[in-house]
Amino acid sequence: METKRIQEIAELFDIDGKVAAVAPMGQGLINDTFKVAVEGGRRAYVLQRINDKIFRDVNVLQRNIEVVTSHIRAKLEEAGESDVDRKVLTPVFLKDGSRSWVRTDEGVWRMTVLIPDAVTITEVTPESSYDTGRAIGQFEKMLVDVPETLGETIPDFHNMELRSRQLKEAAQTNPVGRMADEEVRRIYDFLQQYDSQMCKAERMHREGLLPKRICHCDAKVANILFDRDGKVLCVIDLDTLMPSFVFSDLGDFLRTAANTVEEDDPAVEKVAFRMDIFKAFIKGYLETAGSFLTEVEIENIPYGVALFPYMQAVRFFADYINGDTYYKTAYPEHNLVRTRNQVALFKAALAHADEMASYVRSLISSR
Ligand code: GN1
Ligand code: MG
Repeated sequence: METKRIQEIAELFDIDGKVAAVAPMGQGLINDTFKVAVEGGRRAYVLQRINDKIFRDVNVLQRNIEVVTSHIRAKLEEAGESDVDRKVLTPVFLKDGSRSWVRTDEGVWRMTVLIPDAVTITEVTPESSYDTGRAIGQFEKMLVDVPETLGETIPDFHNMELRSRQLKEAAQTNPVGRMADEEVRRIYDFLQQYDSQMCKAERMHREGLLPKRICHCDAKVANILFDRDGKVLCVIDLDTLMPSFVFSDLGDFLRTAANTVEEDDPAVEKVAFRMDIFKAFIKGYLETAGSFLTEVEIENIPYGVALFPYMQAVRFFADYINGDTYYKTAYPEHNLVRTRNQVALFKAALAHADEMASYVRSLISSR
């Protein structure tokens, strides 16, 4: 898309002056993101084109974000926090004040204020993991009393039963013939073995044993902003904010942070699950979230940690079998490479489940 056109779109929003420059930013697999600089402006902005094939109801999407960011802002101010503008995202409305998004011929757009002096990291340390654990627990805690019910921006987004059905359908339909491959069939059979075990959260929910709470649902490392000293500022990318099980956030963070390599690293033999990162994160997480979590949620933390590499493997794999229609891919086998990686991580997480459980118990009994 032409830069000039992106500038025009940016200028529909209520920004501090004329656009000086736009440049692509971020690595998202779903939306397109641009940094917008303003002439002589105090601040810069983040403009995003939302993938509205995936986020079908933009009203719900933006409403969730408006409700949650203003709720968090109020909480931070009430608690006397300094630097609030860097600890929560600020949506920018259109110049006419009507909405926080706009539809043009090119797609659906929205904007937030760019948080200055902030970085994302790829390599997590036990210290930053502990800090992130506290921040994610605090994030969920601030949201326990949001006065309205949020919509599901992607219905049943982290519902394992649905993801499992989608994989089975893909395999049955086999639209691009990829099921003919022997390795693909082997991975499929492997995933099937854990199907029922991994769908446990949905069953517990139906039995009234497991609550849904407002979660971020994309709390991977790349979505956490840090300041220059390595302290967490806030969680970004709020598209998937919705009611879910708490496993969503701790699971997705550890899926990306405790893996020794990136989620699409082809060197599966290098995939390992880092217990030092798990321990640091869970310690921080329970310090803040421990006040509202139920016994059942706490007991099932090791399950939740294994669930996310499993679910991600199922999602990447279903997309591969379907001919790569959901995730952006850089080469034809990209989704298969991602699948192999997440399968390896799932196995590694399972192998540590007992150790995770005894560590969680040790934290709880020392409280
Ligand atoms: C997608 O594009 P991004 O970074 O927001 C996906 C997540 C996956 C992630 C895997 C809406 O996130 O659920 O975990 O890729 N988001 C959606 O990296 O499907
Ligand atoms: Mg996202």
